[in-house]
Amino acid sequence: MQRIFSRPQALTGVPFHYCPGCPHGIVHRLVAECLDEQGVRERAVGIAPVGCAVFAYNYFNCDMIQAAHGRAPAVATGVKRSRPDAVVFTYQGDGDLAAIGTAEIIHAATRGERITVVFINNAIYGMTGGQMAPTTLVGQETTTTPRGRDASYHGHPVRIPEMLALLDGAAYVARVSVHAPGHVNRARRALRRAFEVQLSNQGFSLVEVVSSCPTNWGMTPVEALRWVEQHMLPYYRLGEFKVPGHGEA
Ligand SMILES: Cc1ncc(C[n+]2csc(CCOP(=O)(O)OP(=O)(O)O)c2C)c(N)n1
Ligand code: SF4
Repeated sequence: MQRIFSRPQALTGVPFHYCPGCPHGIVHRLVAECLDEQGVRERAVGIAPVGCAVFAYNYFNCDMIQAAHGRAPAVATGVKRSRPDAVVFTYQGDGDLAAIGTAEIIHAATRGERITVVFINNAIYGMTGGQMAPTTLVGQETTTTPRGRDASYHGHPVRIPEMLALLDGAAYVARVSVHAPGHVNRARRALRRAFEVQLSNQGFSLVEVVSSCPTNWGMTPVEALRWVEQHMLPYYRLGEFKVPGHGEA
């Protein structure tokens, strides 16, 4: 019998604790597949965030460090500078990266740190009960915006890749989604490219993955994926915003 799928070596056998239908598990697998394909698992160092992925160190079968709130890019910087041969990635949610860690991500990108950032945008603070995040859409109901996000009061949702693509130190910046199988494959390609940019010493790379949080959105997993397509993707445009040698898209 031909085996067409098996668990990546870069994942441990520990079952994920994520809610049914949560995309964190899919994205973990894609990252692990990239590490396997590029044969870098043994020199990979992942930095886990706060948020639902706080236990990512239980799942990735490589060296892992857990960083306090939003400081993953700063920790990754230290690891990469002290061990340039390491393949260093952070795995961060929008609360972690785009709220409390805003300064860290901007300065790591502008310094051109040779790290790869995997940014999960589910438009909400998942782990702590579904509060508004910087990426919450206008009109979106959360526990702290029960009448919907009001731009005149709460401000506008932040588009991280578009912002970072403006910085000279950023080499590869893309946004993908995992709401359908074709998109999962495109997400894998973008992540692979982001790691290639690091491996060829071209600078900072970041892939935003538009995701869902069925639990805090109060939807079934399937409804949440539809909501991603209908509401998130018109605002969070998919694509590569910066690729090495081509500048900002
Ligand atoms: C200084 C500080 N602020 C906030 C928190 C609470 N906190 C921990 S995880 C988290 C939300 C993380 O959300 P996100 O990064 O979007 O990840 P998700 O859970 O959605 O995967 C918050 C607010 C904290 N522990 N410390
Ligand atoms: S709360 Fe949301 S982000 Fe967290 S594990 Fe559950 S579905 Fe995923």
